[in-house]
Amino acid sequence: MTVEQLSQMLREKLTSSFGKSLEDATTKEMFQSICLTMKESINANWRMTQETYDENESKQVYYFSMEFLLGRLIESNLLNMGLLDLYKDTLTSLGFDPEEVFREEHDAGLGNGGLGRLAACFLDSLASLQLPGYGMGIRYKYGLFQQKVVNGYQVELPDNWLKDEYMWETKRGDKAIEVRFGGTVETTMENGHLHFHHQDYERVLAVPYDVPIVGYDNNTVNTLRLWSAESTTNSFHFHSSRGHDYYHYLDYKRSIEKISEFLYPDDSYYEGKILRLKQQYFLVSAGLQSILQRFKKRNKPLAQLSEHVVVQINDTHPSLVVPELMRLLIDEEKLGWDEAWAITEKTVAYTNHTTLSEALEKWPEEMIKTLFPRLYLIIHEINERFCKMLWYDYPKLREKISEMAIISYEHVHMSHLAMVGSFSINGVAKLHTNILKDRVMKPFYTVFPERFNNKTNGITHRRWLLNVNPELANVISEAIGTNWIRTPNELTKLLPFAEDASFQQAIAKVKHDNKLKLASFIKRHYDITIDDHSIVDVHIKRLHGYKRQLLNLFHVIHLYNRCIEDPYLELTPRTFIFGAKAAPGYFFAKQVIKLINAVAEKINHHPQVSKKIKVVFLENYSVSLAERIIPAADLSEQISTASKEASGTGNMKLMMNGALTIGTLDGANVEIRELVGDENIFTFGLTSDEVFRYQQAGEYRARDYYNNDRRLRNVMDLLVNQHFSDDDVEFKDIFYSLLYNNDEYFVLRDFDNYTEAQNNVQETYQQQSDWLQKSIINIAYSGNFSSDRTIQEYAEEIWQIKPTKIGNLIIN
Ligand code: 4GP
Repeated sequence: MTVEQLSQMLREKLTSSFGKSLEDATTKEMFQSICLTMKESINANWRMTQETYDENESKQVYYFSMEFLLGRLIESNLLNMGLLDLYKDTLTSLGFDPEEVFREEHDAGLGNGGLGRLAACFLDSLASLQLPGYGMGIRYKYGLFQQKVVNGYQVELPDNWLKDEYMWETKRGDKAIEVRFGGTVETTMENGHLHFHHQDYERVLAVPYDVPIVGYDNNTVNTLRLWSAESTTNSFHFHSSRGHDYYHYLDYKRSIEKISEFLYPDDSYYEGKILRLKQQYFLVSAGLQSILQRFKKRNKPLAQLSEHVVVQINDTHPSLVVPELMRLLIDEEKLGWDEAWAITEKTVAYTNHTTLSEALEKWPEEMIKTLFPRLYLIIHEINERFCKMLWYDYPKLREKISEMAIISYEHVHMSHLAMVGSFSINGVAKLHTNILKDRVMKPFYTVFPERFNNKTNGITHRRWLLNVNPELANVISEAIGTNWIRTPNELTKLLPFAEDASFQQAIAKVKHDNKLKLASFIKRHYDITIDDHSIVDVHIKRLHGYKRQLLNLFHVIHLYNRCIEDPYLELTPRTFIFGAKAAPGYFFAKQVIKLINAVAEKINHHPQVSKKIKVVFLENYSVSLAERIIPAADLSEQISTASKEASGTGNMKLMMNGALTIGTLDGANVEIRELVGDENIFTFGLTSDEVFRYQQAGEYRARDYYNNDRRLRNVMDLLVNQHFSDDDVEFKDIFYSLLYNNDEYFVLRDFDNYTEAQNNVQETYQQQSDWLQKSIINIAYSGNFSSDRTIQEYAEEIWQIKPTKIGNLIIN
């Protein structure tokens, strides 16, 4: 297609859809016209893909996740369709700014952080590798809150992302499914068999909205199915004798719609809220019922379900799939327990994303019993059988049974349910999987060693390199050709260029251009001028104690102190960039945000210090904001307390864009170091084993570090002597959490090592050629962290699914 042809198509679309001429069209109408035009070709392939899967009876993976953090789709869809440049050129020729038009799409923020974004990267890789994959999620009416910073404080606003039509979704009213809550179960004996009758339940209609997932340069279009809770007048009993029915109905309708109303804004944290549990079951029940309906069209015995379907659960949030699949097989399909269990155990697989104890879900038994009386009976039975098996087959574990039981201390332990009910249990980086096996899930590993496996996370290089940093992609392709796009491991072909002066200059130019763009964004939105030759030091992720934004900030304050002590101090200018949302109820995290902003205010207005250091807190960190920041980054902050970050994926995105990592030996940082070598990453601080040892021995004394390190004292005292705030109690909780609550995340312990590593960063940066060499080596090895590699491993080692070519009905 040519620019002229596409221009003509868009003109026609503007007229047919909005009755507008090009000259009158708003950017929003232009955006919508583009989507409508794209959807015509997407829809044809979408139908063909689904028909091919059915005709070939392909085995499919269903990725169940409470979160899909998609961000915008327009550019990545155009990129995958091979149309991005054409659309950009056409828009420009029509007098539109492509970036402005694309920004009309509201980010789909249906996730909190790593776990949700991983799910989105996985969908992209599944489609791009022509794998039959399906996402199952919830169509929250409100996504993750919008963050505003007011006076330095985080303020949360609702994310009304569906305010304008969501252009990518298609409502499938005909595929709606009934989900049942509450009620009672009556047990009867018929022909020597127990029967369970669920009655007096509340009906909720689950309506699917399907989003097409477009593969890269192939015809595959997979589906992300997002369920929305709706009510029908049929599901409500109107008693004409009562005049209040109408109001009761409206109350009822609201109570139903609440189920898919909003995403819980917690990351790696669990709160026992009844509505959240309802959301989980809503997703699980609707998803599984729709899978079984589709499977039945294949006319195969249910015993073969696991040859056609695999259900991957993204953390424990959807672990009710285990009892719900049992219920459907036993109560609806009339299978016996053993038969149903054999099928379930072969169909479900579980991924763990965190070992933080505050994130391990356990629901009060009473809640489960009241909301899902039939599921409760099933969970009870699974638990009985599991505990009996432990007693008879694992005498050495007898004293561990209460610790391993699914139901204990009046709670249902979701990770135990997930582990007992699935054939695969995986962690998301080597270190994390080892911690699961050796510590957190050790007794389960003894019982089910064959179920445990590792799948190190990845990110889609199409979005996170090709799309967000086309200039870098071009420089790479000019050096090594374009094969790396299909085979990202071929990025290692860059290694011979690491010392090549002209290649280094090309890389440096791209980075500098990207810094200029970021600088102009920051100037526009914050009126802060940053030095485009400064080291752009980036800490972007959710705000959490264990991620240690505070450690970073202590180093910033330390530099500030040094600049004040010595006005002639030679310092390579730095721009410290933070982007982070705190859970609305996480007081400590919100205080850290306020502190970052207070320090930024002080430093950015200091006549001398601001010449060397700038601190910028970018509000409303989101996928789209990450896309702006990452290409400009020099330094990637991955400084979690060792053992706490399961993997991290921001580390991979930043590395792929040429940033060097300063990090602890945690999560996937360990694997980054393994690849690039110790000299191409700045590691520091306690190792996970040392953290465990400290914790076991209980011998860490944070106060000693405060007492013995003058620099640290000088930093910390500024928090409580009104230096950064007129209000002298403002930051005292942070101060106390470190000194009196003994610094749970070892900030003080690692401060010295971190500062040293930061000095090392500064020295290395001054040797530009060394720095660029390291940067190139990092880019070269980043192909290993493409989610294509991760998904290939899942497909081959867990799911047993194969690529299916769309277009000519031939299976590879
Ligand atoms: C996150 C982990 O904290 C992060 O290390 C990992 O990279 C990511 O999952 C994907 O595996 N966990 C969560 C969560 O987002 O909500 O538990």
